[in-house]
Amino acid sequence: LEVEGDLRRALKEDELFVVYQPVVDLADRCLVGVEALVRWRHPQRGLVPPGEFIAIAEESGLIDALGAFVLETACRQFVQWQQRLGAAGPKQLAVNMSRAQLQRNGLVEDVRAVLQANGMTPAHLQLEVTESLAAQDERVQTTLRELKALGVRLALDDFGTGYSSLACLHQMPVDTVKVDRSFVKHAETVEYHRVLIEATIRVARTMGMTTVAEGIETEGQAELMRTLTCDRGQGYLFARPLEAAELERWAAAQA
Ligand code: G
Ligand code: G
Ligand code: MN
Ligand code: NA
Repeated sequence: LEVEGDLRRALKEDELFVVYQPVVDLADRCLVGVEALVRWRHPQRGLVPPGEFIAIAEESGLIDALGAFVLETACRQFVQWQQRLGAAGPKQLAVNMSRAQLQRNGLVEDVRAVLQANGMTPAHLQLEVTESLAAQDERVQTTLRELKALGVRLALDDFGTGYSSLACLHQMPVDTVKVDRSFVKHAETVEYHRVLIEATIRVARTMGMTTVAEGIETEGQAELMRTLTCDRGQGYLFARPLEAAELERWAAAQA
């Protein structure tokens, strides 16, 4: 309850901000997109990780305001990068969506309004949802179909950690599959994990989906994922989540 009050203030007092982690093409290491990740700079506690406040935001209903803040901030920033960086800038913006956001009436209208207000092409926005979320809920399925109809892209986040997995992939209205970093972490040493990743990539490709390996921290992991024909990579090897100005310098230096 204390955190809830704190979070209410944070939204009012500009304590929340958005960082952006590069997503690169594994074949040439070029920047393809960024994933927006929310951060909270607490006046007393310092930097509070989202794992400690997203759930509280969901339970208290503050997730709507928080989600709107992240979406608006990130879309405005993305369009600015398109204008300032051109070909050197990110071509896609990924934004995480939690269960409460997808279950709320009006999300699709809000997304449409933010895109329109910023003159952003819907296909440049990719909303990330987890496997368990996309699979179970009928209401969520409807929302996802409406978002797709709007032209927004969808990604299955943390793939491999849920229950549905490969057998259900063809039912998911997603364009991209993000292989969870817990699999990437052991891909070189645990054959079972490598084979699972291999199978995921093959099934995703059959469905015409793009694949992203998350949490790549070593050259060995990047090379293995490339060998397994994973399309894209994200992780500390390439860049950690960066503040907007840092991302801009990083992108300019890469180009
Ligand atoms: O940024 P970090 O790796 O600490 O994120 C931890 C978790 O918080 C991840 O599961 C991520 O998806 C989630 N998260 C980060 N930013 C957002 C956001 O803006 N909205 C939602 N719903 N989840 C987020
Ligand atoms: O659940 P989701 O995939 O949205 O979470 C993304 C989280 O993963 C972010 O909090 C980000 O800080 C974290 N992350 C990004 N790259 C790496 C990495 O290479 N290693 C680890 N351990 N975490 C990472
Ligand atoms: Mn994500
Ligand atoms: Na993820």
